[in-house]
Amino acid sequence: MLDRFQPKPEDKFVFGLWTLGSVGRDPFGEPVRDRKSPMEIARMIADIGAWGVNLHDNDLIPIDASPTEQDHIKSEFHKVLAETGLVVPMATTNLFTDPIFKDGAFTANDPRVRAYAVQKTLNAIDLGAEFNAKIYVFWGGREGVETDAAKNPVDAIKRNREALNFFCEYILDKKYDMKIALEPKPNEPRGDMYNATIGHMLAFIETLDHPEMVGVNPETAHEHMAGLNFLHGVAQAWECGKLFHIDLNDQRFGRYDQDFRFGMVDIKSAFFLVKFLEDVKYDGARHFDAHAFRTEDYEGVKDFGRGCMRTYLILKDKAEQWNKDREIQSLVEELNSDKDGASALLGTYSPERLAKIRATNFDRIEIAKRGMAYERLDQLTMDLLMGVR
Ligand code: GLT
Ligand code: MN
Ligand code: MN
Repeated sequence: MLDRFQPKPEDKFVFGLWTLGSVGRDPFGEPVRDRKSPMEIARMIADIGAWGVNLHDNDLIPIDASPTEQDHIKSEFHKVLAETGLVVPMATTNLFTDPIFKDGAFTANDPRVRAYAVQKTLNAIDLGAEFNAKIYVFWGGREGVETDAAKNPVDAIKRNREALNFFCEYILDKKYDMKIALEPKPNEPRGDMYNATIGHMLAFIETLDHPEMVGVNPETAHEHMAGLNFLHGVAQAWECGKLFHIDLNDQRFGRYDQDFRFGMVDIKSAFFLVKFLEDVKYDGARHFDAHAFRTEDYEGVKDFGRGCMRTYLILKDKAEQWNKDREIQSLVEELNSDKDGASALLGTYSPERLAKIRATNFDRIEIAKRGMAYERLDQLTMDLLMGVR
């Protein structure tokens, strides 16, 4: 039987080398899986039916590789891409693993560290361009503090801005076809991280020299860690033209960074997110930035990867069903109906509109009596999601 939920290239499903390649280390335990080479991980990503592979510089090339080793690895990776048809939609820099970044990268207090971070990123941007990555992500994993005695947060903002302005000029100089996407996270691995949420990032972007080159890469888990509604953040980024990339996974509220399989924890939030991305025709990559449980071997890792894509496609199907469901749609229509033609009173300021709105008598008590039927609408959604509709 044909499986409707098989991933296709047009779904633009992507996994980072670090996702399927995760060896399952955590702060309390050693790796549980053998390390695979980037070529092996890419083959695994292609095997499960994804379209692309994302990478940090050091997922591909060890930080201390000689120029000859670098060339060798790059040519091997090019071969795997050609062989599997995988694309590299996004690249990024690892600015968090090496001990030099213990106090941050662009926001570190030591200018040698900041300068090294710039140099490392310039090389990593070149690497991304070599593999044709159109999006360059910045996740400031160590851009934060444990104590505010360490750093003035305003200095941190200024240092971050200076670095991003530098990279925008570099990309322009080199004429790379590349945009930048900033990924917020509130904490972990640092006690507190700067530009903690989508909202912080959007405001920061507007202060850059080339805001048009810079958008966001929101991640489900990161907003949930901050106790926020992910869809609302994503929608705000979308509405101002800044949703350049997205990291999909799942996360229980109030926990450590769990990076669970997409849709695993909060299926209803995942549903409304997928519905949003599909309704607005978001055409960027759907990147699953998540990890298999530490209990899994590589068969389990593949189950995890397939599960992310399958859940997305099932939810996409459910979203179509929701949009076509007559009872649901008649409720939605009624909710948005233009009662008493009141919408004519709203809109841009003008003397006529001002006069009209002033002259209208609103029956406050009567209007407030209206039941909105959100309970019914939500239960219909639940029925649909639980498969009884
Ligand atoms: C790291 C982090 C992710 C970021 C990646 C990009 S690496 O695994 O947890 O959220 O997207 O640097
Ligand atoms: Mn991420
Ligand atoms: Mn994460």
